[in-house]
Amino acid sequence: MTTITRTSTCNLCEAICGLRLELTDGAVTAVRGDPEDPLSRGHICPKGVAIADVLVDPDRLRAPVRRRGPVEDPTWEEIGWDEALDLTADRLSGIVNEHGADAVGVYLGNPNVHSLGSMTHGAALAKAIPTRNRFSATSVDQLPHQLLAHLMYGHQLLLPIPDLDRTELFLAFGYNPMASNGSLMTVPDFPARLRELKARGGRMVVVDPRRTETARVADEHLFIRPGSDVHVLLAMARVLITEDLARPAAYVDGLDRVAAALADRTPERAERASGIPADRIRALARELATAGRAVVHGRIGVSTTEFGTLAQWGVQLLNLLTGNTDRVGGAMFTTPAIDVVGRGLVGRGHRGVWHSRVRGLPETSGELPVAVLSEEIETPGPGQVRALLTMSGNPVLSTPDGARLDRALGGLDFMAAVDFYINETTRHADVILPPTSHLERDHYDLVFNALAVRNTARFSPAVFAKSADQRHDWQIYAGLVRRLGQRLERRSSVRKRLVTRARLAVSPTRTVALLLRTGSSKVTLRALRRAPSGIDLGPLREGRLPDRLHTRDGRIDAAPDLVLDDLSRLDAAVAPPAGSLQLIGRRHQRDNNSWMHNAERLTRGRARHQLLMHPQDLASRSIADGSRVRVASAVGSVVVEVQASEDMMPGVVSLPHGYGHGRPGSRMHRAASVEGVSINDLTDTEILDVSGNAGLSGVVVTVTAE
Ligand SMILES: Nc1nc2c(c(=O)[nH]1)N[C@H]1C(S)=C(S)[C@@H](COP(=O)(O)OP(=O)(O)OC[C@H]3O[C@@H](n4cnc5c(=O)[nH]c(N)nc54)[C@H](O)[C@@H]3O)O[C@H]1N2
Ligand SMILES: Nc1nc2c(c(=O)[nH]1)N[C@H]1C(S)=C(S)[C@@H](COP(=O)(O)OP(=O)(O)OC[C@H]3O[C@@H](n4cnc5c(=O)[nH]c(N)nc54)[C@H](O)[C@@H]3O)O[C@H]1N2
Ligand code: SF4
Ligand SMILES: [Mo]
Repeated sequence: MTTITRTSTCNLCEAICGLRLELTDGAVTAVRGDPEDPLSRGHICPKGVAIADVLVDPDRLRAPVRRRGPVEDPTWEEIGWDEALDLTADRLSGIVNEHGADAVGVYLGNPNVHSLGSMTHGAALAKAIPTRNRFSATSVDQLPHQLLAHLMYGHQLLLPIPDLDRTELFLAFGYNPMASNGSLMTVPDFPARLRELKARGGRMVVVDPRRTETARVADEHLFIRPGSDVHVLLAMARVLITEDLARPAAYVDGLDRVAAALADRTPERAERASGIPADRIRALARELATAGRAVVHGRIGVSTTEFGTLAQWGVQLLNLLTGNTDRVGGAMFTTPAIDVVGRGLVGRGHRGVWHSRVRGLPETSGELPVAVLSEEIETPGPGQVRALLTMSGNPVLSTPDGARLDRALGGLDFMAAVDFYINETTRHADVILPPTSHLERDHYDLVFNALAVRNTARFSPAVFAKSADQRHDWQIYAGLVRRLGQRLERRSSVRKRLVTRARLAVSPTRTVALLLRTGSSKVTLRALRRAPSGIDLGPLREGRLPDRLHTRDGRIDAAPDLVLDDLSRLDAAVAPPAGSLQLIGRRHQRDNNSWMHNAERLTRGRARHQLLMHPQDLASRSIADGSRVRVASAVGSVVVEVQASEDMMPGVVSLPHGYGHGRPGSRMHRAASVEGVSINDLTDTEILDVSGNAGLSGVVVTVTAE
């Protein structure tokens, strides 16, 4: 027996923890956190330990498959790569040539941002099909953040990151990092970092309709009615202004318009909407202004609401008005070794360049809200989506009214998926093209290094070499782009095509080497290879503004028109009827969106799929704890077990996100602990934020005994 140790990266979630793998005779025998990693400092979570389970999972696809027979009862036939790529390119180009590019829809799921190859080569594939029907998980996640960053800071990815390691007051809305390991702040080892915050005399306050794992370890928890954060955040900003506590930087414009817009948004009004006492709202705002180092962060529970952009605007305002933006302990801008923003590797963003065909909703930075995907497939006429290409992801479980999308997918002429599982979405595909998985590919994180609480860089070479009959995702994309180029009747010049081909032939790792060499960080790929645990580039740096801004005038507009205009929609919104129930989602530490439920080590133990409901709400409906209930919304209903929980705010119920593997033909396992239903069979494609983000949180439901 020979045992060796290898250093790697877990890129299953935004925390990008460093790993130490123990390999015995070529098999992974232990997975631990890497104590020498300057960012993750030895942290690992149960999913990181399970990363090797994906490799050996018999359900993981290793070769392309073609579906024969119906979706519910299919035969999946293994085919060769050339045949699979030819077939996919033939069918997609045939549909484009006959019906136009908009007839092909493209959906990019969350795992794309976790794959280097997708980051370097995915855009070329998306571009090869010049369709307006481009969708991604962004519009069920962080679209408000990107829209605001575009409008206020001039670039969609110029996102201020809480300086958690140095702050004295951390105010978190709709954020549960004890389960999620952080989001839009790459923060591995959140538990230890929170302990350090407390040890230096700091405080964390959590605002959430559920007493979450994070609320339990915070210094204070405030229950809030789902969807009402916008009122609290704006009222807090108003307190700063009316009590003369605002100290914004000199390069912030539009403050008079902000003051006017907030004039009647009093804490009393916020109390009526949210349930948080007006005095508490005032005190929090004052504390924020006087704490010295303080920062506000809002995530999924705030982003995925009907007024997600207005609420996230409130977050930005609080950090700007207290002077905590770009300041140590506040909301800071990172200095990554590869600066995707500064070097223009990702565009600044745009809005409304085109609109969706059926509902006329504007695109944001090249994509339409995924909430319109079903109607674009269902509605006949020129531009109807007839074929779909998904690149990782599972929109049947992860986007609003998934049941409707599930039906719509059944009506497509053709569907292809780049994925290594047959999930609730890819089961509809005619062809599935499975790339190598995490430990089989090189990794450098272009995205999350740029969103991290500390500047570091790390390159992890593949732990396992891929076999000759496997393909990396970027090779699949390159193969498809080349074939589509040959088949599409387009005007693009031969020269342009040759350039694209040459660029696609460059591997992601060589691209990283080039970007490092030509960047200003002095970090090289060779240096990273010699330091497999990563190189520390130090804490976040203050004073980066206004130079770092990408706005045309080099200043911040605190009052973008698009945002102010949405206030009238907020004022016209009707509160949920008294006595009604609102549904929110939740994440468990051992879940990873809609997948990894095949891993035994993540699914053994106590069931966690239940609808959580306050005992009072159960009693008033004469429903017994543990019984089966029907949960119904305006769009659908599901039947699931209910569990009494004092951690829920009365009037609010919760289902986990990413469950509901019961659909026939799916090969995502259904261990008893994660059996259950999809929360998105209840969410509504009509409830949308102004950004186009889905309003997933706070949907009004009824719960009745079955
Ligand atoms: N274990 C695990 N980790 C993950 C993931 C996973 O699936 N599992 N997914 C990853 C992904 S893709 C992302 S984007 C991040 C997300 O990371 P987080 O934003 O931390 O996501 P959640 O854990 O869903 O936390 C959202 C919280 O918002 C609360 N909430 C719901 N509605 C409202 C509301 O109206 N107002 C307020 N104030 N709170 C509300 C919920 O109760 C919940 O506690 O996690 C990442 N990490
Ligand atoms: N109600 C409700 N809905 C939500 C959320 C919520 O909190 N509540 N959260 C939203 C959020 S934040 C997100 S990010 C979305 C996620 O939604 P999606 O991105 O649509 O779904 P995932 O579950 O992340 O995608 C899982 C699929 O990706 C595949 N995959 C994993 N890694 C790779 C890879 O490296 N390459 C390829 N090609 N495929 C891979 C897996 O095999 C699996 O089939 O869900 C959103 N939906
Ligand atoms: S926290 Fe995220 S990155 Fe770290 S081990 Fe867990 S899943 Fe992997
Ligand atoms: Mo996400």
